[in-house]
Amino acid sequence: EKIGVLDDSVRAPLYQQMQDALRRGIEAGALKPQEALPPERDIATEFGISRITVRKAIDGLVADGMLTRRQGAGTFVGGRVEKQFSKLTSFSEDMAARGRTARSEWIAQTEGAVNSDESLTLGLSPGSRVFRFHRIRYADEQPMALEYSTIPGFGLPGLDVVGVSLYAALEAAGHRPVRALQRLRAVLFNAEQAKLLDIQAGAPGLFIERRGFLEDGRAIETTHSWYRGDAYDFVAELNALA
Ligand code: 16G
Repeated sequence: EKIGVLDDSVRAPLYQQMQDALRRGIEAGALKPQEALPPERDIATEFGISRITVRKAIDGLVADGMLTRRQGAGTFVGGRVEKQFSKLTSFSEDMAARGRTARSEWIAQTEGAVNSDESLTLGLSPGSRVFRFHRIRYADEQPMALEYSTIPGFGLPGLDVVGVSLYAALEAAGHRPVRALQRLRAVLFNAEQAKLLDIQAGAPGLFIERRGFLEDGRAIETTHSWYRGDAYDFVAELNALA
């Protein structure tokens, strides 16, 4: 009995009781992070209440960030990820800090000659070698982002040193960025991207470009990230002008 029972003798409206029961289930760990809720119609049948009531109960928990709806997949335990906009952290670290496990699925891993965009962005001479890492980033089983990173050849000993974390591999090579420039922009996912992220084409996303630098000023990373708009809140501390 993961969700608990509704009590006829209680005065609170049914949707409220349903919501409280779900909330208790989540807080007590009976419903685990990333676990899918049963379909609304099954919950309704089980508790002998209307689907509208179940939906209303779930809507409240989605608004509170305790549940997340994923297009076509259902409703899952766990909320949006809060990401510090001004901290130079990696995806793997962001996930670990939330008790979630980062995974990557490779789209491509290649080594080759720098193209003109990369050459300008990374400050590399034409003909220089670069490593390219294209991947789908997952938090546990949930696809969260697409990332396309280019690293100058001097940055890593080889293509195969990157396991889950690019920054861990850069750090091991003594080339983790210490400073970065970043630009964020709203986008809509195209059909191909949406398919990779298991969401609907046209869903909103955040496109983030990051250029990372070493202590000595050399650029070490250029990454284009497409983060799911329904999975992230970017937060920052703002200070009054001195
Ligand atoms: C983050 C960075 C990305 C970096 C990646 C490394 C943003 C917007 N982007 O996703 O630039 O390449 O982390 O993560 O934060 P990893 O070490 O887990 O591979």
